[in-house]
Amino acid sequence: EEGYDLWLRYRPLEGPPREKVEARAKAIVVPKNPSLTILAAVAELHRGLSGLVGRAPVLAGEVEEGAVVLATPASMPAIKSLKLPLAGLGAEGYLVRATKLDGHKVTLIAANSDVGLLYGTFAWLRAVRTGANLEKLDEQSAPKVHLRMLNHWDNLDRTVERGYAGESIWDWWTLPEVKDQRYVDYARATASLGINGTVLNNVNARIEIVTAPWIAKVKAVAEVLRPYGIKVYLAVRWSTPVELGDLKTADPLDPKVLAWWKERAEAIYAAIPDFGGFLVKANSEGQPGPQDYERSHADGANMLAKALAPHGGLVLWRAFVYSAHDTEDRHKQAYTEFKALDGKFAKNVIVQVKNGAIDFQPREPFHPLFGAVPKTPLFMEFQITKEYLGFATHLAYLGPMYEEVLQDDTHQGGKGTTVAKVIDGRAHGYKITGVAAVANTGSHRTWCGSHFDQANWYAFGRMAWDPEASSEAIAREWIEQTFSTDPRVVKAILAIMMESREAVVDYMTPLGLHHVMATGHHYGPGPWVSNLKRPEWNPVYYHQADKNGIGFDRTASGSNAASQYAPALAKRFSDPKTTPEKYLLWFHHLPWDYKMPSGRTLWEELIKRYDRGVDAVTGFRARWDKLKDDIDVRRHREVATFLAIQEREAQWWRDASIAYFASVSKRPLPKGTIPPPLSLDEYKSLSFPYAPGRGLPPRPYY
Ligand code: BDP
Repeated sequence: EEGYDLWLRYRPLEGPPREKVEARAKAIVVPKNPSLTILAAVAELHRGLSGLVGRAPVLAGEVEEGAVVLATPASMPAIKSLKLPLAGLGAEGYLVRATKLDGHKVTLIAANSDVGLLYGTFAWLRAVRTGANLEKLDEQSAPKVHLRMLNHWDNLDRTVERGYAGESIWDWWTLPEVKDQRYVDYARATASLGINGTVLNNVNARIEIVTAPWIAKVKAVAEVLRPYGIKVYLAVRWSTPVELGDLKTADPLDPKVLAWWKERAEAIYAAIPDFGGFLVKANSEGQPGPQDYERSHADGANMLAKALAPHGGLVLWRAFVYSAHDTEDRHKQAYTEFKALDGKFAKNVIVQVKNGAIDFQPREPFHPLFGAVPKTPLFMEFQITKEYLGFATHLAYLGPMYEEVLQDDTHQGGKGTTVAKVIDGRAHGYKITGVAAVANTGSHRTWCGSHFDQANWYAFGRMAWDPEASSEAIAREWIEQTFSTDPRVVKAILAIMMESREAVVDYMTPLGLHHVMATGHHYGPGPWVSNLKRPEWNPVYYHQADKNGIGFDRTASGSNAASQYAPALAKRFSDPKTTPEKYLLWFHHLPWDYKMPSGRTLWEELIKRYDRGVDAVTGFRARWDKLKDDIDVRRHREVATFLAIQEREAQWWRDASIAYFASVSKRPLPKGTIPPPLSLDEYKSLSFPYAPGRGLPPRPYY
């Protein structure tokens, strides 16, 4: 098996489970004059059942025994008599119930809309494959947030920024004529999780994307995704009107600029009537923006919002900003800028905030903006692609990381205001709610660069639907659909997955360290790096290690970033004794001899964590090897090969980090520590000139 089928792998069932499914899938009943969305659901049932029981049921005109019935109250008024709780399901929720209709035993998939029926169909197929009791099935679910989105960082030349799964799945060259089957399979996978929006291109956007030839290409992709309930969005570059040569300025308050974007919006909506809107990275990492004209983020976002409003479009304005001129702790900059703008954004603007204040690290405390701007709807931005967690080669299941952030208590407006409650609108009554994540897809046969990275796409989608879902439950159902339903195998794989992210934290960034990765590609250790142009690009800026101690002081004696959190948290983070150990060096600069709760010194504890991380990966390898007879040869081998790489590199992380910190702390290694086998200079000299994820290297002109 090569992994292409993702979690929609419909391998044959045998024995009683097969008979049970057969008895429940004798026919399919769908609304008359079915929409493309209903046809997509039927196609999925055919595909699924052909795989699972070797037979695709016929479409029946009437309800009959053993049928799967897809119905909305409009398509089948008879279901009204069942008094189904449809009102609570909204426009996208579904209900799947084993019941009787006209005296026949059926599986009823009911919803208020066709897309709800599609989601219900995927839910039923999931229930079948995870061994649910089909005779007693009674499941209902509705998404807790409105917009559940993937953000592709895919370039128009098909390279993918921070992509580790090969070329972009969007083959712009052959679009719009060629609608690759992969787009359909992408839509199926995405819709199976309830994701309903996708930004097709990189936030570091090119100007071409809003020109006619590209709009035609985007339209073609939108046509494939539409039946699956997925709206298309585009990332746009602030300076587009100037760079295309149409205007001399991109000043958001200049009426010509608004007029220009209005005209662009009209062209886009003429081609794609349900176009979602623009995602904007402005005045961030060298991208142009309204501040180039001394206007605020709100001025910029509101101008674009005005252009999109007549068409119902949204502006997703990113809060990932840190300015080239500002010497303030990078942690603080987004909060400072956006807090001041609370209430100043137009109704169709959403501010999209990364989960943490720095940048998709293996662990960060939640971003202090969550809970702090009640008048500005915030979207969560996670990263599925593992830019800072060992790319696709290291196994790190991100579900627990998403859950950790979503369940964190912001303490804004009192105890219990979790990030999830901010995001789903319960905290401040946001009118539009959403969760987005940077995708990890590419043309690799596994889609994601590795088998286990598929689980991160899966977990994101499921948690976007329900930000309070359990990452463990999600991992379990993913395993059951991909590797095995044998409880022993599920248990073994689940344990590895649930421990995996913590292992990465241990060998890369223990105790709250962050941004200590090598330059540019962010793969491998680089805690010594100090030569980059801007201070906040250098690992030494983040760990501040010297002979006296280590860590970033974000208390009042330092940058005071801790004060951006609600008072209860600010207080907790201001004292190393009350700061959770996992964030210790995030908030504090402490002497190497600082006594840890374990009784060890900080120096000893740090080394302990690096060792623990390496040991964990060694353990994963051994445990995975034991599953050899339980998993098909190819996938088993491919995972094993990556685990071997991961073990070697965890060791490298540990050795290089210890070699470096020993050199600055000037401390001997604690007794019993195995010394790094190479010298610090040797670790420094290791590099990857062609690491993936940064686009093609500039080419010479011939
Ligand atoms: C950083 C990435 C960079 C992205 C940037 C962003 O290193 O490639 O462009 O985030 O989110 O993590 O805009």
